[in-house]
Amino acid sequence: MNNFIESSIDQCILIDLPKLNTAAGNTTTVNSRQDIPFAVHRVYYLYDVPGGESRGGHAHKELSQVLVAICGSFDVILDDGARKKKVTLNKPSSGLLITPGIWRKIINFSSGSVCLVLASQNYNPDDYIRDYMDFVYTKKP
Ligand code: T46
Repeated sequence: MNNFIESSIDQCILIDLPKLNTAAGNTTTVNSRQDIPFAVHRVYYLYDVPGGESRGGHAHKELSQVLVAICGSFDVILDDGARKKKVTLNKPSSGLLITPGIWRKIINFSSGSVCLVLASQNYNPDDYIRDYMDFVYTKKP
């Protein structure tokens, strides 16, 4: 079976989400397939992450996600098997698109930070690649 997943960290871009600024404060909305490139099937959020802890540490076979620092900040390390890059998220109006086949690790959560995740599919444990060597194997055609 060919389980090659073609994707690159260059496809993981920052998306400027719409920001409505009024005297009463800001509002950001995310419309499926308009403001982000997929329909949202699941929303979850990471919070109360203890200092020094990390999240992620795996890749997904088919899942696309957009991560937003709703509150505070954190760093996302993206890895496509050939190259890595670090993206700092610290604005509720900025979303990081993570395409399938990208190893991600989220580190340096600031105190009280909240990571909102918009996901293209429902939760599926079979979509995870949790072993790094298995991940590297999927990046070889
Ligand atoms: C990613 C980062 C930002 C569920 O039951 N349903 C869900 O939708 C999710 C996301 C998780 N869980 C359970 C499964 C595990 O027992 O929550 C526990 C931790 O989840 P996970 O192993 O997915 O690890 P995280 O939270 O560090 O990573 C998640 C996403 O999986 C990952 O794609 O980018 O958040």
